[in-house]
Amino acid sequence: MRKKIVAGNWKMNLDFQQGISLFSEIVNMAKDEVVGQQQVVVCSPFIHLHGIAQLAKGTSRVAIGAQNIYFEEKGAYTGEISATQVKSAGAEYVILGHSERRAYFNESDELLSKKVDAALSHGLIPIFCIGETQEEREAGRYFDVIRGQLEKGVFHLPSEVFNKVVLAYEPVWAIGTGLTATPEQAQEVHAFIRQQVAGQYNQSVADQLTILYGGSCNPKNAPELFAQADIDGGLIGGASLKSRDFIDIVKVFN
Ligand code: 3PY
Repeated sequence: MRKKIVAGNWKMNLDFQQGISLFSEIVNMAKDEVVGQQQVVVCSPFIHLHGIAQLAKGTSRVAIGAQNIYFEEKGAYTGEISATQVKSAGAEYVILGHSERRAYFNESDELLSKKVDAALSHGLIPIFCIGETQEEREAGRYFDVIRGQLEKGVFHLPSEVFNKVVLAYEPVWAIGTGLTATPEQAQEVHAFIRQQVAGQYNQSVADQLTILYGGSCNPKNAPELFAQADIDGGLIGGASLKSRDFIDIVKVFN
C-alpha cells in the first residue's frame, strides 16, 4: 500500500500569528481517528516553520514542509535559504517546481533538478510538481510536457533515491482559477506518470510512488478525485487556509 498524503500549500499567506493560530487549529483537529494511516503535511512560508514545528512536537500526525530552497549549501546568496536551514527549523518536506515558481521566478528544469538533489541529500522529501499549461493541453502536448519535466527534474535519480520523492500533478490551468481537472482528466495523467516511472525504473518503484493531485482541490471535489486509482492525495492551495476545509479533505480517505 503506498502512502496517502494530504499536504497544504499556504503559499505567501498569513502573518506569523495567523499562521500559528491556523496550525494550532489543524493540530487540534487532526486526531488519530481523523488522520488514520495517511500523512498530513503543512507547507508554510519560512517565517512559520520553527513556530509550527514546536506546536507539532509530540505528534507524528502533522509534518512540516517548506515551499522552496536554494540548491547551494551556504554562502553569499542574499535572500535565499538552504535545505539545511529549513531542516533545522523543523521541515521534513519541501515543495519544488510549483508552477508559480516556474512562471514568476523563471525556475528551469535544470535548476529544479539541483534543488531536488539538495533536498534529498539533506533528508528533505521533495514534493515535486509537474503540469501543463492550458495552451499545452489544448495543443494535445500535455503528455510530452509532463514526460519532459520528469526526465529533466527527477529521472536522473537512482531508484533507491527516487523512492523518497513525492510527485504532484498540478495542471497550471487549474491553479488559482477555480477550474479543477475532472477526476477522469486527472486520473489519465496520474496513470501516465506512473507508467513513465515504471518504464524508467520498474513496476515496483511505480507502484510505491505517491502522486498527489493539486489545483483548486477542495472538500467538494476531493472525494471524487481521491477515489481514482492513481491519485494518492492532494496538494491543497486555498482550502488549506481554513482548518475546517483542510481537515475535511484529510477525512476523505477515512
Ligand atoms: C492550488 O491548489 O491552487 C495549488 O497551487 C496547490 O499547490
